[in-house]
Amino acid sequence: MRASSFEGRMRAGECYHALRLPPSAWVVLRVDGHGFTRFTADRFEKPFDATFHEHMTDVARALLERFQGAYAYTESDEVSLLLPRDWALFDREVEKAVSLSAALASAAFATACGAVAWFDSRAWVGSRGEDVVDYFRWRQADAGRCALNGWCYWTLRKGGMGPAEATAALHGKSSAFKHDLLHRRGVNFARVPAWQRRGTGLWWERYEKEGFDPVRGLAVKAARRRIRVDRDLPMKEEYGRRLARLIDDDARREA
Ligand SMILES: Nc1nc2c(ncn2[C@@H]2O[C@H](COP(=O)(O)OP(=O)(O)O)[C@@H](O)[C@H]2O)c(=O)[nH]1
Ligand SMILES: [Mg+2]
Repeated sequence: MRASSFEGRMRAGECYHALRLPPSAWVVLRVDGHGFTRFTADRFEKPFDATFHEHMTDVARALLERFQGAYAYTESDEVSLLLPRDWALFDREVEKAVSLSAALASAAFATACGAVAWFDSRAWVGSRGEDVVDYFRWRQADAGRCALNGWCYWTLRKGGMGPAEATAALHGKSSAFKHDLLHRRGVNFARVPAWQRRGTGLWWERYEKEGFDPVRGLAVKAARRRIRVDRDLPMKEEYGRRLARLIDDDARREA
């Protein structure tokens, strides 16, 4: 057997390796905690736990840094990471982007939490800036819906209902009904922390760092960037405008 033909035949079995993210497309990598319904059950407060959300924010920060992302958004057990359009890490290989984002999320979460947890990952691809705005508004709407449901479900459970009874009491009910249900039990949903209803966003911001040049004996200013974390995001159209500005910045940087 010729070594080179053997090598070639084995390499041919790596049939997904040539897959690349389309050039210049917007890409969002979304990691999601695997089996987190069970994982969180005895470890964290229901429906929301500030420590759990901080662990997820640590995951988002790690992804933004290591992948040099443009924006990260976390809600529940997921993080969406927007990549700059000219993103060139790992030669834009899909397998690398998906597997390494899941691996990094798992490692960052396990380090923060002190327990083994694993994440899956998928790639979303959009061609226009408007698609990206829609994507993040979609995830934020999901956060709002899940927060309202979670608050209702756990308020009923803590009030003495069993799982099936609480699920049946909410089945097919409108959002107005759910707000009212909470209100009657002393919870004003509009007042629960914004991160629970809207998620948390992270992005790079520029700032000037004061320094001292010992050679010239002068105070100097240097441009730096750092990660900004917003746990009180705007919503709907205003959130869309915020995202549109972020995308514009990315386009300007590329130009
Ligand atoms: N206890 C707790 N659970 C949470 C929190 N945030 C998200 N979760 C749970 O994480 C799960 C996320 O949903 P999903 O990904 O569909 O479930 P999975 O397939 O079991 O990972 C839900 O069961 C949520 O209740 C939190 O702050 N506290
Ligand atoms: Mg999950």
